Amino acid sequence: SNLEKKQRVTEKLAEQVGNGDVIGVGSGSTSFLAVQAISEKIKQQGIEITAIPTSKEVSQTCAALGIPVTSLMNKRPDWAFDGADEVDPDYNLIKGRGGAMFAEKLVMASADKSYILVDESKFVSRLGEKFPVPVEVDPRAVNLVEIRLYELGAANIKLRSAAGKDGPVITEAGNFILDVRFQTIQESLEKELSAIPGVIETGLFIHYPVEVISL
Ligand code: DER
Repeated sequence: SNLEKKQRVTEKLAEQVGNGDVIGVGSGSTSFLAVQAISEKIKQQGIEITAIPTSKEVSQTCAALGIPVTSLMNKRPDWAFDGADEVDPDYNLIKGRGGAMFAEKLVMASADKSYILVDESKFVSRLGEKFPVPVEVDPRAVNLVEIRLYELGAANIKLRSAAGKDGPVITEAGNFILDVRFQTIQESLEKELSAIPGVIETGLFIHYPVEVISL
């Protein structure tokens, strides 16, 4: 249950929090539980932190919890936490089900370490088993990117459609998301995708400085 998950997050993550920490806060349901757990902990201990949020949603959550926020323009995170959609045996990740992977990767690349909070359903033997690879694309580049994706071995490409609005998802950076399935995902794929003109970011996190916390 969410309460049990929150309890486990509290036990395993909240002890990492130090007074004055600048913490990168991921998006998604697990990060939501984690920021609630951290908020309770810092209130109990009378310590203060500053968050660097990775989406409007988690900015709202920080505001509601009274956690001050800053941005990567002002501060570097001391550490970060986030969820993931898939974790492989080398701790490579697929993220982006929630569509926030552009900001999430900026934070993860800026932090010395990120705690990845996942339950057992997220572990895979190889990336791509359960989730497509989200690719954030400038709307002008969709046709070019699709051609290049098929050249890179894409098996299926789906423009992510919005819920609660007709038409495609528009990310916080104003872009579209293509959900791309590949037969196999080589380590080089993250860089190959990012090199396609018009690709803004992908949900492949290969060899990032992560510590996986199993919930
Ligand atoms: O969209 C994301 O990258 C989220 O972190 C996602 O990968 C995990 O979301 P969840 O904690 O709700 O499963």
